[in-house]
Amino acid sequence: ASAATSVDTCGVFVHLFEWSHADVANECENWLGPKGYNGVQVSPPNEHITGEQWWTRYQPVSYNITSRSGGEDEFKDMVDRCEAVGVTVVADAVVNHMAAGSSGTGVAGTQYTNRQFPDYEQADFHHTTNLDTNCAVTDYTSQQNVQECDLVGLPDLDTSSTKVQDRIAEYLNYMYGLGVKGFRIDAAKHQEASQMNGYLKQLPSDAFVFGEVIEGATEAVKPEMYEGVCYITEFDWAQEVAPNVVGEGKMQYLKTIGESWGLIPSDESVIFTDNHDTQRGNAPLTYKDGSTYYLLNLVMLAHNYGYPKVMSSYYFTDHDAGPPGATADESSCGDGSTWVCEHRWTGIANMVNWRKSAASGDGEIENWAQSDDGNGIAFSRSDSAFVAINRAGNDWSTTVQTGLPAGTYCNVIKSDDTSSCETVTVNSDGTASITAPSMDAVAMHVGAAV
Ligand code: ARE
Ligand code: CA
Repeated sequence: ASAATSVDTCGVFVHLFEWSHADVANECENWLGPKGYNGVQVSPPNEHITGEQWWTRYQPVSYNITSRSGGEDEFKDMVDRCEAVGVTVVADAVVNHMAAGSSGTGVAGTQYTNRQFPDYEQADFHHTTNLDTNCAVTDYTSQQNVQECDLVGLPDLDTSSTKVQDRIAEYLNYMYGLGVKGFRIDAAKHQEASQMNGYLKQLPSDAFVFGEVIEGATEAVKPEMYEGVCYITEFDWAQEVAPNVVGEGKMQYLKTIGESWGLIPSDESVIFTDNHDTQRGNAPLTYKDGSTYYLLNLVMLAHNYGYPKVMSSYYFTDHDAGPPGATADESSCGDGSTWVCEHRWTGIANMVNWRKSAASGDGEIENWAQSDDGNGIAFSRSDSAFVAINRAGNDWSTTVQTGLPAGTYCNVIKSDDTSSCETVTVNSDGTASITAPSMDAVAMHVGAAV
């Protein structure tokens, strides 16, 4: 899994949750490419059940590329236009199960009845005594229960069957043929790792794949079971890191984020501040928290642990509410009622290219400094990037070793426009006097020298 894929995991990707293909295509050209994002996760592109709720996308009816986000032509246009500006499309692949219920029709008109779809017959699903029923996932201490029963009533595909594995591989390879180089495997935890590998090994070796595996201390299925099969979501990253941004005086502890915190190895780990489930569930911080959430994003992008995914949301109060009808663009982003567009927040967007500079050498964290109260931290990476982050109620002014070559740099937290940005001067000995404002940061890198 850690072998070379077409995605550079030293970069940053973004989840444009529920964006239409047309809007994603524009965003790749207007923002993601220019700001240096190297991937975009899109909502499941295949045919799903009808309904307004966002979660209809997680009930597949067929593998036709038709969804609320658009049809196959729009999908292909998006993939081509994103790829042309260096942004890999990562498709959310819902392959553990199909749609629930006794009958229904998908958004492209495909009909199904209980556990019978054009792509699958009843025998292709896990079942109990009769072909038309199955047990329910109720016991996370049992691997068999988690992986062979129905998750929230969704008919569970028998992923031990080579017929099923081949059909899933055909779907993923079809998308690969359209130019999709990355995949999120939804509910990976509910598929036995070697069975998952039964279809993943049929993909070209440069495909980037990460599995959704939520760890639970007392649970039978562990993230480690997927090591070597795919990259893995590290849900504990936000759970462990956020309290140090929220609480007073704890930023100082962030230097060592990584395996010593009980996290999975960095080179297999996909991290995020929140995702589409946790922002409606137990995420410690989301866009609703404002500045602490912003700082958590800056920590994620600056630190050298994991492959970070920025969450880009729409405003919601109702857990089930689907996406706003509005086009996601310049006029709607951040309007307070449609699209949040966290990935455009200046500091977040500009830290993406910062992270590229940071990875130009060994990427290690060096020149660590912290304020007396433990609220301010500063460090450099690869002698190419420097950041100071301050969660205190007052500004933090200090003189630090930046590791950077002497020169004048943009403070990219404010702007990366070298013709007009606020600047920081690095002296010939690498030191600089900086002020990190309250609940804010200062960041410079060799890619934004004036
Ligand atoms: C909807 C309705 C249900 C209804 C069902 C079938 O809400 O009431 O029974 O349809 O008609 C999403 C939504 C679900 C939705 C589903 C299908 O969240 O509410 O059900 O789509 O439309 C576990 C899994 C993990 C899963 C989470 C949600 O391990 O894989 O539950 N996450 C993915 C996606 C979800 C998606 C699905 C899977 C299904 O990201 O968006 O569901 O495709 C502990 C355990 C975790 C467990 C967690 C929550 O933390 O360790 O393993 O996660 O609790 O139960
Ligand atoms: Ca399963």
